[in-house]
Amino acid sequence: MLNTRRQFLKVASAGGIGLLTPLGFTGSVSADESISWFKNPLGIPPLETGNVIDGKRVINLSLGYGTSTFLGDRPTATVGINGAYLGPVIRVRQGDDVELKVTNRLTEASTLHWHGLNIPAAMDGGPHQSINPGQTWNAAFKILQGASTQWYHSHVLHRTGIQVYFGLAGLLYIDDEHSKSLDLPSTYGVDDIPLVLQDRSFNQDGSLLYLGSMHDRMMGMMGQLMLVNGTTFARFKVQKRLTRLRILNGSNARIYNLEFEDQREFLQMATDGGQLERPVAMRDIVLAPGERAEILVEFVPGDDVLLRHKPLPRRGGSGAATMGMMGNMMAANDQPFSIMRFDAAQSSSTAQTIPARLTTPRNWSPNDAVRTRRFDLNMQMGMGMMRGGGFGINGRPMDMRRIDQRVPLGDVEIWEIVNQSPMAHPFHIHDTQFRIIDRNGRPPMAGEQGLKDTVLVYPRERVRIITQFENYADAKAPYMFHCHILEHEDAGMMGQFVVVS
Ligand SMILES: [Cu+2]
Repeated sequence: MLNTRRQFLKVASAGGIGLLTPLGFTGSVSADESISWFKNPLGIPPLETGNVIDGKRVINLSLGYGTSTFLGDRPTATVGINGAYLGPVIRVRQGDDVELKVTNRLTEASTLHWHGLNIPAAMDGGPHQSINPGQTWNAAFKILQGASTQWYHSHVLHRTGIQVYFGLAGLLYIDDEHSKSLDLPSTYGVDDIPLVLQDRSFNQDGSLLYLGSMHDRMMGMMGQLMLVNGTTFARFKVQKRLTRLRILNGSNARIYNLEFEDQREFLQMATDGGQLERPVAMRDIVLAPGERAEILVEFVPGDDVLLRHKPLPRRGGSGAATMGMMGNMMAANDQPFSIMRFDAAQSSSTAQTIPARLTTPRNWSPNDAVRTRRFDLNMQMGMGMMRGGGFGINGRPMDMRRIDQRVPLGDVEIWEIVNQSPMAHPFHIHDTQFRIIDRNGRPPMAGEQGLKDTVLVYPRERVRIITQFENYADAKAPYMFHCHILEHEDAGMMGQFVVVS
């Protein structure tokens, strides 16, 4: 077993183009060769808009077991929502009253959490809304937020990591009238494309390999093969010159620094919580687990280009840690690799104008903040770490019986998140969208100046966010805040808050 696992840890790399290792592959390939590997048609998840019954949009979701064929000849046992792996793209409109009927056909308890949504805590789908095998949970709430790319995933206590890894996740789109009036690519599967990025490891028999080592538990589970919407070596045949990509980092732990291999410019048009004020030109974008971005990319006929990960910039200098004693363990994501291919051989050459202004994302002034709360992210180093313990926030691991914060409804608050560990953690807050005030005192880059629900906090960094918890108070039902590296969340880097009126 050990030998087999070791093989997967080798990463092929040549001429600056790396590939996560397919089963047992330990050779190297040139850039020209590697693009030819990407020939599997990109899977596009089915759209699910439900049925409007008595004024409510009713959507049925069923969690069940399935079989997927990621590796061609070797089937893989997976878990999905209305399918074998992952779930449909749920599409709703601002103002909808939705009822999501979630039936658990698994043999273990599960949940579905609506990530990014401002909804009552009892409908949030966190660890408190556990659905037992055979049971159906009705999540009913109003869609208050505007156009955005949200998502949903399992959030069961201590088993979120394995349940998401096996497939319990999907996207949730919100449309609104304003966004519809903008001239943006918006034909699903044609020029408006979902991309769920996930990395997975496999055993030789084709089964998923989860938590094969202590390293996986400590750093989070990073796989050796990229899946995009559940497709390995994915190729998307571009149809329109201007294409909108809605990218979700749906991985358990891997942080992506995305770029096209020709380093072409693209426009970021949305963050986690919705559209930016105006599109931002960039050539690379960092997405941590849980984060979303919508980008606009122009492909001209004949383009054939890989989307890839390039090693993350090292954070150094004042306030940000270098890798220090954890050196090798922290360098797990230091290899470039290709993710998928965009083949524009048969695309349309018709140009499309891009709106200069998109929307006015909500913002708050620090002057209006009533208080500042501080959250220290802790990983116990040394022997404690080797034993697999020591994950917590403000020195304490998650405890379902303990409410960590009580937030008055409607108060503007600053939350200061301080990373006391040598690795980066994506910090996610339920129920709200926030704005980043600063990172170690410096304002965020343009692409982060929009609504967010997850923020990557680098080692020794201090990030201040500002928000307001609105619309729903419930002294008894808590929301969660946590690291979105799912193995860290499962190991205790999570806390609970209630919103009180
Ligand atoms: Cu973490």
